[in-house]
Amino acid sequence: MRITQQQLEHYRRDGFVVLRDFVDSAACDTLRARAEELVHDFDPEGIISIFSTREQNRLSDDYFLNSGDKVRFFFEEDAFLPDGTLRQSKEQSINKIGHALHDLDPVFSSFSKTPEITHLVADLGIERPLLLQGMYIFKQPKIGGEVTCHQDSTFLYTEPQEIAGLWFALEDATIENGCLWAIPGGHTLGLKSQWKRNAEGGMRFDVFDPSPWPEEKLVPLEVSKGTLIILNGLLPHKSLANRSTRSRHAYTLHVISADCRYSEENWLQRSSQLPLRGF
Ligand SMILES: O=C(O)CCC(=O)C(=O)O
Repeated sequence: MRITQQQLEHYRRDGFVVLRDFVDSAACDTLRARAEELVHDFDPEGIISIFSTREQNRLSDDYFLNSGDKVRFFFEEDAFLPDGTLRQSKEQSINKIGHALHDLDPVFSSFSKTPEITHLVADLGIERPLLLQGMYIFKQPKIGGEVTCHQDSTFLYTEPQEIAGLWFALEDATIENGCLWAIPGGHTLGLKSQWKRNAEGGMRFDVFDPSPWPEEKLVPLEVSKGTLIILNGLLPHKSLANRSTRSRHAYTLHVISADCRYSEENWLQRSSQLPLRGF
């Protein structure tokens, strides 16, 4: 399936485009089954201890900041009881798996490198593409957390600011179970902030524009299983908490060009053992 000229025009105008039925249902199910297997094999003990020590903030920050070239598991914020134990099963507690699934896991790797995706990225005009981030998002029933309004370029900064987020719905996404929301045309508002590594090994926001997002302009992107939403890195988008009884699984892939300068101050860095690769 190739993107049409009209869809490309929508992408340029709105900062996002919705491509229904981009992925067939069986391929969605294959990814879901693989994520289930990864979670089944994941031993949460070591990670749970990170959230229950006095050093919780530093350790959980390191766990996240060093995950750019690994497959790591992150919990929903509401997953824990006050005593540090899980409120429900680990299968129902994981928020996401990231951030190098597309390179390190064979099932996610082959999904991420199909001719359809390769052609699509070429059609978007991304030359010498590099696959930066592959992430599985669960948006669990009842406890799936809100993702506040943001631009992906805040976290994955390049010069020029060109990054495409490919968001694959592996289940129907509705307002009830926490679909994406976006501000049509919001990619023209400029980058509001940049999340940078500081000298102490932590992170800080450099704020260029402190005004609040015009959230009244957000529109819900309710989509069916198999839909691909392409998001410009400068597009403000968010998702609400999932308080419904249905999960809302998605897989995301972020693509940059080797011709852009990738900031050394970005949180996501690759070790020399696993340099960024294309298709
Ligand atoms: O899937 C979601 O709920 C939000 C994902 C998102 O905003 C992102 O990955 O940038």
